Amino acid sequence: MTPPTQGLIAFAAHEAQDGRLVEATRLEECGPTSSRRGRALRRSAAGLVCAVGALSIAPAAVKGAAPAGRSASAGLEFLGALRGASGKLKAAFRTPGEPLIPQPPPGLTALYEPDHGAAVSSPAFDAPQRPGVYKVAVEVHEAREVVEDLRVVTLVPFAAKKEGQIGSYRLGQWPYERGGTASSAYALPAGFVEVTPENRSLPVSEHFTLGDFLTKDQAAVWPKYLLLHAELVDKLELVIDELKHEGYHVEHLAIMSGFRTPLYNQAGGDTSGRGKLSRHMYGDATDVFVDNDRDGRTDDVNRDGRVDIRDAEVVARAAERVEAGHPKLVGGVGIYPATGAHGPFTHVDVRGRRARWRGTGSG
Ligand SMILES: [Ca+2]
Ligand SMILES: [Ca+2]
Ligand SMILES: [Zn+2]
Repeated sequence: MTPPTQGLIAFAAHEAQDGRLVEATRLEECGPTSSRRGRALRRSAAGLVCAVGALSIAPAAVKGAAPAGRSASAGLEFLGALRGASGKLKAAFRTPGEPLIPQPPPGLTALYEPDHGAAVSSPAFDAPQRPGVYKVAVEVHEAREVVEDLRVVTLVPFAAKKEGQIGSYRLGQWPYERGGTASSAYALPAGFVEVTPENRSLPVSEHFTLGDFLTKDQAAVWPKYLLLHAELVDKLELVIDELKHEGYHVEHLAIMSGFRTPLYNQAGGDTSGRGKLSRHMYGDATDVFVDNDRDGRTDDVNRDGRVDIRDAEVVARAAERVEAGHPKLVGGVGIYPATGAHGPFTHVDVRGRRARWRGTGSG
């Protein structure tokens, strides 16, 4: 049986096509869960059908009424997969024209609104052609509902990289880029997120921003370019959830290293322990540590009075349990001790197959 909210959307779309819906008077008629924006649709015979209310997932519009990470009135649940297993993702990454979701409900249209320039619409919910960051709204008939807390990011195609750089930003060459046999895990990336001073603080989920995952080099060069998999962000959010569930205090999971350009992976910073085929070059790996006091050093997570590798093991065990509950997010978990250059940390990735190790160096 279809969930009632999806039924409502299908119903609203059907009604819109029949032309029997009339625009309602005031949004307040949609009740407390509706958005401030858009217009309501009303059907006289069957009582009020509030398309805006049915479409609304705006948690901001019902502050405190829904559990964190959950949609409020849940009518846009056909977009729910974009929130990930954690329910906390706030960005979806697509190549130009790539479908946002496999099968959008009929009768609806996606409206993508960039920060600058004209909005573009797509009944097929295909991502906009022009690379950039877009707000999303869903239109049905005359009603429009903004999808709160979600951005669609159209990637800059990989082919935009010429001689190892895009614009002035240097990335280098990927393994197998000049030929050779790569397994699918090492296939060339489809495209890059363009990161600017304006969008670097864009939330990609409840706890993380785009800028958190940038390679730490070329400080003065903008825009920068980045690979980032939503599954990785989803896994990190689930690790935070798991740690909290286990009773650990976690407000801030610091990303010591996220994406690394091949150029940086070979030559930047402390390269000891970095693999030639590091997952960090593919945007599906991070080195993380709990840093609630944000001093850049690992906290005493297990409260045994010292900061050591056991604090990294706490995070690794949480990642282990996340994988057990979410087999699609399987990947690597590595535990690293402190060195002179950094505190203990945990490597977490979503490479698609299980890998476990205890490392040295910079992970
Ligand atoms: Ca700290
Ligand atoms: Ca400790
Ligand atoms: Zn790592």
